[in-house]
Order: sequence, then structure tokens, then C-alpha cells
Amino acid sequence: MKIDVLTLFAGMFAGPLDESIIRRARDAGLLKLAIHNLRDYAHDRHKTVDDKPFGGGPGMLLKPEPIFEAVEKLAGEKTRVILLSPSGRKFNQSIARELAEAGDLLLITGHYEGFDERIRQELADDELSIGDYVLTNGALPAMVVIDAVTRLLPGVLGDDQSSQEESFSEGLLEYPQYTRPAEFRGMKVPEVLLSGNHAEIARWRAEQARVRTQERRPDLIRKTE
Ligand code: 4FV
Repeated sequence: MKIDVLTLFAGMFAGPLDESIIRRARDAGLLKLAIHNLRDYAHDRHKTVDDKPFGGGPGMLLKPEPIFEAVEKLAGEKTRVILLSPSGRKFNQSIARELAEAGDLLLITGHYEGFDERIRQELADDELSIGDYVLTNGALPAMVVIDAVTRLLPGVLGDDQSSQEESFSEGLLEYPQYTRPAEFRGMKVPEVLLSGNHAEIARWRAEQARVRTQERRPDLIRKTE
């Protein structure tokens, strides 16, 4: 998969996407990641990428010209152009799976008060929000999407790290898990997990996942019904 990112903060991407699983996916050629500086697509002396909103109001907006030029240069026929903004659809595991099967992505990260509306109208195939809060720019949302999608690409997670049995894979939260020691400061691991009775263990885990989801995220239960 090829992921291009358009940003004013290319430096923020150094680090989080250079470690562990994402690093290995890039080294293995399973993910080709390119970070593009939006200012490279502004050609006036001040490389202007923002301007005041028509009709007044606080702050500045991202201008259409640099972003249109960048997308027209970077996006191929099949590239899915995605805007990161608080008014996008809420990013989740099923969207991550959808994008992992979608082919190449071009992520446009926001800044200032947001985008000129013509960017949204003409260029965006999709708009994603990582949550109902306002960040300083769209770099972190882009990294969140890249991380969640990359680990679902075939060959990225070894079979010991399968993405099958994890939170949200069945639409439920994960069941409680334990590792050695079987007793720690008087806290014992549930007997059933030490029983070797795999059918019983599976039943216990399914019940625990359902109970935990009902307690913490009843909205997820409603979704699966
Ligand atoms: C955001 C979010 C987000 C809004 C103003 C960037 C900031 C600035 N993006 N999910 N939440 N973006 O807060 O995606 O333009």
C-alpha cells in the first residue's frame, strides 16, 4: 500500500512511524509512506497556504490552490483522498479494515480553523475524525489512521500477533488476559484459564468480553444486535 500525507508539519511524522511494526512494514515494502510539505505547493514569496475567512470570523483557513495542486500531482486514478477533520465520520476498526483493502491513500491533514470548503467538495473521497476534540493540526490523526491501517495489511502482523482475536474484531471489547506468575501479590489468575479445557476457556472469554462491553460500551452491543 502507498500512503501519501500532505502536511505543514512533516517533522511530526519522524519517530512514531519509524518504530516497531510500522518500521518493519516499511522495510518489507508492505507500506510505502511519503510525507509531503504543503508549502512546496505555494509559489508566492511567502509560500502562503492560508488566508482569512470570507464573512469574517476568527483564525485562518487553508487555501484551495496549494492543496488542489498537490492532490492533482500526487493522487493516482485509484487513490482514495481522505481529509482529516473533526467533522469527518468517526474513525474505527471497521473503517481501518475498509481502508486496508482500499489501495493507495492520500491523507490531507488540517491546520488553522480548517479547510476552504471547495477542498472538501471537489477533492475529498472521504473525511475522517479520530474523535470529538480539537487538535492543533491533523498530523496526529493521520498517524493514527496510518498505524491502525498498516497493521491490518497482509503480512504485517505475524500469525502470533493476529488481528483476529482483538478488541472490536467481533465488535466487542477484549476479554481479560493474564500471563505468569499465576499468583501475584495474592491476586490469582482465574482457575478456568489454568484448566487446559479450551472449550471452557473460550466460553469464559466470550462471556467476559460480553460483560465488559455491556458495562463499558453498551453502544457496541447495540451495534452488533
Ligand atoms: C481532527 C480530529 C482535528 C481541527 C483544527 C486541525 C484539527 C485544525 N482531525 N480528527 N479530531 N483537527 O482536531 O481529525 O485544523
